Amino acid sequence: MSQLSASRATDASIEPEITDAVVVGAGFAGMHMAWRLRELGLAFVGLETGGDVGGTWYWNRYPGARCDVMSIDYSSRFSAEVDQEWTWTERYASGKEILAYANFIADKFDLRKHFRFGRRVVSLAWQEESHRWRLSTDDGHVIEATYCIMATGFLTIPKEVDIPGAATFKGESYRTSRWPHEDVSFEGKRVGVIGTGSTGIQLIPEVAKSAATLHVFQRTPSFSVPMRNAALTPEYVDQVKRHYPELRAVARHTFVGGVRPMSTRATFSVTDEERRYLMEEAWQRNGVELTGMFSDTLTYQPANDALADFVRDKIAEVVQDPETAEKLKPRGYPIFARRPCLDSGYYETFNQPHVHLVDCLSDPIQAVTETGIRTRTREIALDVIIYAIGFDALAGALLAIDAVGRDGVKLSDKWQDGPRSNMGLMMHGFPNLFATTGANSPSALANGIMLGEENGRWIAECIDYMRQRNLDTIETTADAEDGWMDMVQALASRSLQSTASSWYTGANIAGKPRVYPIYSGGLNRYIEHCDALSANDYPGFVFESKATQRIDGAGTVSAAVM
Ligand code: NA7
Repeated sequence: MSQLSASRATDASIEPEITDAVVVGAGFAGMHMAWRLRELGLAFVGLETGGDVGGTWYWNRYPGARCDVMSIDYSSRFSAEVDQEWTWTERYASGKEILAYANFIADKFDLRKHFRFGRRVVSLAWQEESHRWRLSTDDGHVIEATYCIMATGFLTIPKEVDIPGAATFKGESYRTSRWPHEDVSFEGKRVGVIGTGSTGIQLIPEVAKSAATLHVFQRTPSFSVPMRNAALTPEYVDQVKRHYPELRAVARHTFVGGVRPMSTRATFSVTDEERRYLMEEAWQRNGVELTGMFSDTLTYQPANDALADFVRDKIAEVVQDPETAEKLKPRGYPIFARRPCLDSGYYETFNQPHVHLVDCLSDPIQAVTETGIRTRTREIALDVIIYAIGFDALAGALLAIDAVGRDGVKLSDKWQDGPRSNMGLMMHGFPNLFATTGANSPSALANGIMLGEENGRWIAECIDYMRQRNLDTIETTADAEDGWMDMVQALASRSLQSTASSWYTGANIAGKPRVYPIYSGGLNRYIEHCDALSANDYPGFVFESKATQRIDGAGTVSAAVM
């Protein structure tokens, strides 16, 4: 963070630009928020670090980037017109197509004009007297706003390259999370990819198509299932367009926010033969079905083992070299406890003679050198190194900002044991600061566009509610926040997801607290919680007005506090 800019925010002598609201981030959630605020008639400023709209899809342009939520669901809900005017071409859209869609929406609703691009928010400080947030950006600009909405996403801050010598490499280096906007050619080059999470698994088959040699540096193997992506036929698209309103309504009442099988069938309620048949069918048809094929995969270890064994057997079936197959088999953590990966020919890629797996568990990377990568046993000469090493996910984007709330409480102190909030939307001690797709919402487990837009709707309705009643601030109570976090933890304790080392639990970043902060009760239940609050005058929240009244949510005027 720029020290200069951070100090400018706290330097009261600097004249700020004053506005009603600031929206940070121009991804789908930020664009939707801007549109909502415009409808409300608020003056607001949008700030975005990237050079244009698109959020995660603006940055993660690596070859093979694709969303693992079906395109007809991973769609915006600005208006029914968008659904009719935009046509998805594949069952699972490519990153390129999703970015084109983000641009289509920005153009159609003329949203770009609300954003200042290339600006990073470096500090945020609550001003008790004016009841405003004072923000500073990395170019030294200071803004004060009554409402601050952090549409900053949960896969925003790339993990730092933590391998010694990385800066000394004389060839080409790329990070998937900051992929160049120009085409990158691997033709005839010796390429190394570090990382085999969802990103690496999407990237590796693409790089293998043109590289002279490809070395895949794998530390923890992932469980991956076939995506079976396909072009959408005109007949299918016609049907979908005719039924979009119903599809959208149904999606809102599902666990992830879209078409995903969720069976009530327990793993051992069927015979071994039937189970094998069901899993085989799903593997051939659309691997994602395996994530919801049995009700107890993520709650009962023997059930989880049965599915994990099936996928390990599949790896052995696909990968011809038994030694490579053995190294690709994940062990030691439950299947789907880390992010499930959907691939297009990932395991098959290792049957190509120019593709080599480097098992970094038995032969760890020691350093990047000027000419390649040195492991414990050998040196591999490379022309290109690609880092697909992940993110400081979930809490990372907010913690990257020096945020100070009421009574000088720093967010970094409040969150020292992990992110805490009420529904991922608001935090005690941080009035009028809202977040979309927050760490304690369904975040990474849900359809990100739908969640961001549901959050945006809730925030806009809340601001409207306050303005109609001349209320200046809203803040969640500590009790309500504790109650939500107790529920998050209770749900997490029932799921095997909280037991694995992954970016879900913060285990991929040194020094990060090990907690599973995500609400795992389903997007549908989460939306019900949010709607119940707004329908009942916001129980668990406290409002203040300039008339020096403090009003507890649900309408009780209790005391003067100013
Ligand atoms: P992930 O899932 O965090 O994967 C990162 C990968 O990089 C993972 O295999 C890591 O191994 C590996 N990694 C990280 N640092 C190193 C070092 N120093 N040496 C070797 N290997 C390393 O990130 P993704 O970008 O793939 O996916 C994130 C989400 O983006 C994804 O779930 C989708 O929602 C989109 P490790 O597991 O730490 O052993």
